[in-house]
Amino acid sequence: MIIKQATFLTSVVDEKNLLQDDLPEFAFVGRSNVGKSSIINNLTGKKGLAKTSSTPGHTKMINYFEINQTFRFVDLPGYGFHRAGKKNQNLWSKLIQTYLLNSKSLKTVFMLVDSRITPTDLDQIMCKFLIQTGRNFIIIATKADKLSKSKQNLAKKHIAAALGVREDIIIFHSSLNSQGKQQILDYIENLV
Ligand SMILES: Nc1nc2c(ncn2[C@@H]2O[C@H](COP(=O)(O)OP(=O)(O)O)[C@@H](O)[C@H]2O)c(=O)[nH]1
Ligand SMILES: [Mg+2]
Repeated sequence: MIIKQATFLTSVVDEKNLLQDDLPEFAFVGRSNVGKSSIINNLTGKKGLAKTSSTPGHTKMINYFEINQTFRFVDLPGYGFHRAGKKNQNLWSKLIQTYLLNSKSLKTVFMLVDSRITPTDLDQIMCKFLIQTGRNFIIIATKADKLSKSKQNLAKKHIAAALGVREDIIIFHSSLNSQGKQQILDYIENLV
């Protein structure tokens, strides 16, 4: 599949405003700074489409993007970020939960984990939550350009073991060298 059109639609902070029509959606979820905005820019080929940041924790809203007039990418708020002194704040946004439980047109959740780091407790909780919801999901191991192919093979085993998932649902991706991009686009094409 080739992405010919990708436009920012809207940002939502209140669950009342979640989009409700039946355009298929693909959501990106993961810790702050794992690379959610970057992968959206890489897949669409539009560098500034989703705002990227080297300072974690800024996205508290859901950003919707329309793709090829046929489906949407949904950039969910990052989890796991807490400011100094507010340790338990914002570990898990209610908005993420509401979206994942209620969205009618959600086809697949792309759960992003950093390929260099063993999944964190919160990653494990998120993955369990996804399994409980019965949602279709794929694990994307991000920033794959930082690992050699042999290190990626090793990391795949660690990620699968830590999350309790099969290795064949893990795709390595790099927003720098586009590793994994075609595989993800082909996957999406099969579902829309
Ligand atoms: N080397 C490398 N860095 C990346 C990659 N994807 C994202 N980053 C960097 O990681 C940081 C966070 O990325 P961002 O997309 O804003 O993460 P988000 O908070 O999950 O949306 C930025 O400094 C990006 O440049 C990647 O594939 N490779
Ligand atoms: Mg972001």
